[in-house]
Amino acid sequence: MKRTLVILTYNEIEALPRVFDRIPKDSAHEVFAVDGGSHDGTRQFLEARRLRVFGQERRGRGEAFRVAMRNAAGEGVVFFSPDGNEDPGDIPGLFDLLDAGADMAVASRMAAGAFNEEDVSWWRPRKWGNMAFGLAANTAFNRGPYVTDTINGFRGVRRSAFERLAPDADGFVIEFQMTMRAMKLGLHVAELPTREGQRLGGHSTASSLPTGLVFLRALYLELRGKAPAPGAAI
Ligand SMILES: Nc1nc2c(ncn2[C@@H]2O[C@H](COP(=O)(O)OP(=O)(O)OP(=O)(O)O)[C@@H](O)[C@H]2O)c(=O)[nH]1
Ligand SMILES: [Mg+2]
Repeated sequence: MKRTLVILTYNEIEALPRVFDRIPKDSAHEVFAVDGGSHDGTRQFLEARRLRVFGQERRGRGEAFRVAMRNAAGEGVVFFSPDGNEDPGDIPGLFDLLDAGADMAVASRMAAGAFNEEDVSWWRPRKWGNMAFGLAANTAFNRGPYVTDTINGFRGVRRSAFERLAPDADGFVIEFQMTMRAMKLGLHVAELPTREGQRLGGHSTASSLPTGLVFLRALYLELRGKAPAPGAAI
């Protein structure tokens, strides 16, 4: 299986230099970045290291996923966000799961042996929200093994699966949409326990309340049975 590694960035110049050298670029046949319109030198940093950088017409991670899929040559595509949350050491493991037959491979912050960035405190609103959405999605759609982290962006997907999922969400909810649709279609979703790190600078663009409402809406739309239009994704 040909492997494509995609680096997703939006204004990550504070964290990116601290993560970049730890990305195992030789674990993929091709590596490129999709940038959401950074204006802090992120794009220049990547280009100076001879990485191809694709821009987006519209901002948002959903759009970034679709731009990546349009340009990827591989059948297995892993998405990595270099803000410090994700452990680059898990990239080969995600590719291996796809190679072993998974349609989607998710780095889980909730599986046994995993660690969530909020586990340092007793107050874990994002983790609890994640678990609630995960419980709803698994109960409503999943007939396979329980998926512990339905929303993590650190994941890989097979091109053939992505085309069937046809995710049309714009922003952070794209990963949740992909997981719900994979469950509905009975695709093979595998998980890799991961250790989530703290952000290494820069700013989050995912504020909890608006993002939560968008997630509720996505769940509602899937419950209503809005079927993915095959092939409409890319
Ligand atoms: N290509 C692309 N990447 C984006 C876009 N928006 C955010 N990202 C990247 O997606 C990753 C996740 O976004 P974050 O803002 O860190 O969201 P989060 O991980 O939920 O929030 P934190 O816990 O604060 O890190 C980061 O690496 C961002 O740079 C976008 O529009 N396009
Ligand atoms: Mg982050």
